[in-house]
Amino acid sequence: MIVLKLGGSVITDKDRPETLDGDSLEQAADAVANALEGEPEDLVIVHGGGSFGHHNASEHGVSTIAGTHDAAAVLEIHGAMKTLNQFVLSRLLDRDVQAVPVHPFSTAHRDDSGDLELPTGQIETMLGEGFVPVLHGDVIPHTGVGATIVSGDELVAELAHDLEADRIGLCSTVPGVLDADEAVIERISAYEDVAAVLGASEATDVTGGMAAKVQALLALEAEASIFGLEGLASFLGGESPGTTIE
Ligand code: IP8
Repeated sequence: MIVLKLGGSVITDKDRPETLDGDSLEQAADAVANALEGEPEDLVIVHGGGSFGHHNASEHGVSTIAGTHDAAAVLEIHGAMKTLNQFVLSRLLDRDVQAVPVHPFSTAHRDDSGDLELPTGQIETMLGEGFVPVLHGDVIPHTGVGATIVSGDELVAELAHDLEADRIGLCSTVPGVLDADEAVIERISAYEDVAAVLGASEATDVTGGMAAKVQALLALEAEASIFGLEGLASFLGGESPGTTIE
């Protein structure tokens, strides 16, 4: 069973609010459809927000820890993410991938320690019936603070753990985790191996995000790969493009 994350910045144009990167989304959908034509494996897809959801969240001051009790704000953020989810689903359906939505707002929550709770019975049933569940970063109810953001990366880690995924793939805008010379690091087995290079560039959002991604993936049993869009077909074909995190 594979958990695949399609990065928000891969499938949207991050510089223009609520704009798809149509070509990249089509390319990703082609790779998924081709992979499922051969020997179909159980696949769960999670996508991020990119130019959808993030600006609505920041306008309302909502983050993974700062919540809101304003239902209108919740609906706005959730609505933006549902719009993007619909685009992803329709590109997959166009290619006969039996993709169906799972909206974290309606299934997941955070407890009073901020820990993510994501029931998986619904997703397991979908997989058993031959569907490809497609989740997304979202706003979710959070005990004591109203509603907060759950990122696609958190969903990937939770799903991979709970569903005992065999492989995890993060399709990103970079071809892997990059070293100081911008070369792809092939394998990471301990955070200490890359702390200097990831820590050094922590000031920017993107690399701060990469440090968090690597740490979360190292904590999981299954092997994970971080790769660019050009690596997606080979990942789904069973190879390990980009950086392997073991
Ligand atoms: O792009 C965030 O998901 P991410 C979703 O995976 C939002 O961080 C902002 C609603």
